[in-house]
Amino acid sequence: MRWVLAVSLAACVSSQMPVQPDAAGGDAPGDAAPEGVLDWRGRSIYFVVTDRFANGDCTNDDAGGFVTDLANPRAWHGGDFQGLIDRLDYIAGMGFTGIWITPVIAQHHAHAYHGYWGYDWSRIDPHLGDAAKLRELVAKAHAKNIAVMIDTVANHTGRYNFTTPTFPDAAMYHHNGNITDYNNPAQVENNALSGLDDLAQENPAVRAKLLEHIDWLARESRADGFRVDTVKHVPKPFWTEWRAAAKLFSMGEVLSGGVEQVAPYSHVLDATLDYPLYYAMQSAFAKGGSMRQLGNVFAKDAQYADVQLGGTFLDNHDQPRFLCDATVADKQARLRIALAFQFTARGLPILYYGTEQGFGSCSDNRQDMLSVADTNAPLYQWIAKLNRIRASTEALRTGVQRERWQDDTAYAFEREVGTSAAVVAINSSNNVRILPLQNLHVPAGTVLTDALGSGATFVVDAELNLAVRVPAHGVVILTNTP
Ligand SMILES: [Ca+2]
Ligand SMILES: [Ca+2]
Repeated sequence: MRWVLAVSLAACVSSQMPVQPDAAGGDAPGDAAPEGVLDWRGRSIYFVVTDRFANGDCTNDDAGGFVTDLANPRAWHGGDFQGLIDRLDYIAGMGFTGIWITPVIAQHHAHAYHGYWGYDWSRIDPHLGDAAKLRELVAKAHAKNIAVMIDTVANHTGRYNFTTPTFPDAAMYHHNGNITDYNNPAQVENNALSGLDDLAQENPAVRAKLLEHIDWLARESRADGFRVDTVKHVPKPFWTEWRAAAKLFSMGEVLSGGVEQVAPYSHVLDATLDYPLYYAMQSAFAKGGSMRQLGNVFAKDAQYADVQLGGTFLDNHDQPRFLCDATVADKQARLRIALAFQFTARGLPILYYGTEQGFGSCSDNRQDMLSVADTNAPLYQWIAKLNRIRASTEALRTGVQRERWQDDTAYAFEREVGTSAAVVAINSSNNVRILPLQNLHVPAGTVLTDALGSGATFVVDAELNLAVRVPAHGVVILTNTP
């Protein structure tokens, strides 16, 4: 026992960062939250599992008797809102303009550090802090032009034997056993996901509680949006009511590789996580598959309510990290071009915490970042550069995207909005490729400069053609940004 305590204290001290002056936070609740005023369009998002990220307050580590134990990969590890506040400069230094944090409501389990086993929907989990500390995080993030997206769950509670403070009656749950057939929509919606107690949204009391909760969380936190968990496991009509109560930008998780399955939910919420593009990028960049898969996903973009608002990602807390998953040689180079593609293609790029530090554990995809925050790490610098290029080039944030080349080892597109233009070309082969792009939409005579720093310039010719030379395992980002 003494040994566990010693580990816990040492870890807590090691992740302390210099405390910022407390200028913005700690204000009282009750003021009306601005409703949906923040525009997520064009932002880039850093995703943290809060418990694993940074421990800024040792006093909350063992809250509720669910203790911090760094030796146990399933236990709480001590990260909290104060730790996030202390590292906002680290996140802003990479150029991010949004963060997504794992669910914040009270849990009741020794292994519920991730927040997806909701227990009491009326309060913030004390391991993370309290509502005032959450508002402080949001206010201090806003001061750095970082919007905050809170993860939220409406499909299930944890495994609490069908009784929690918020949903105390067994009649508030489905009792249909686990989902066994993912091709059966009724099962996917009304059976349990991995034994998690499945809430009965058709029960008026349950529905009322969930809607009341999300309205409360929006007002109490003053956050700017929600990431919505397990969306396909709840009937669509519920989400229409839920979105009206939430009032904030909402991005749903629909775990499917099919645009036909995912896109319909973008019309009910505001956007979806782009799982179809995730699978295509995983194959093309991590597994050496055909680059044509990227174009096959983009070909269905019209099915989304607004494809510019979809969240793109290379990995997350539910998937293996890219550097673990990759089977190609030269994984680091592949990750760099995959990131360049993700941060220039349409949608809101989401980076999973630790990617910038080269995290690639295959045994733990939610490993601790508590004592790691190296702003000189090569991938940190690479991502900062990509975000700088995005920030300076409107076309790469909000521009219309048009495909200009695809084959098995290369993909190229142009993006354009107003007078801002960009051309991006990616080569996954072992050889230099020269891609003869044709019928560009940008005007003839447009001068494009290599934004990654070679200084080379390219001119679109009178026939709207442009030959782009792309190094082996390389990427070229051309912009007309002065
Ligand atoms: Ca803590
Ligand atoms: Ca369900």
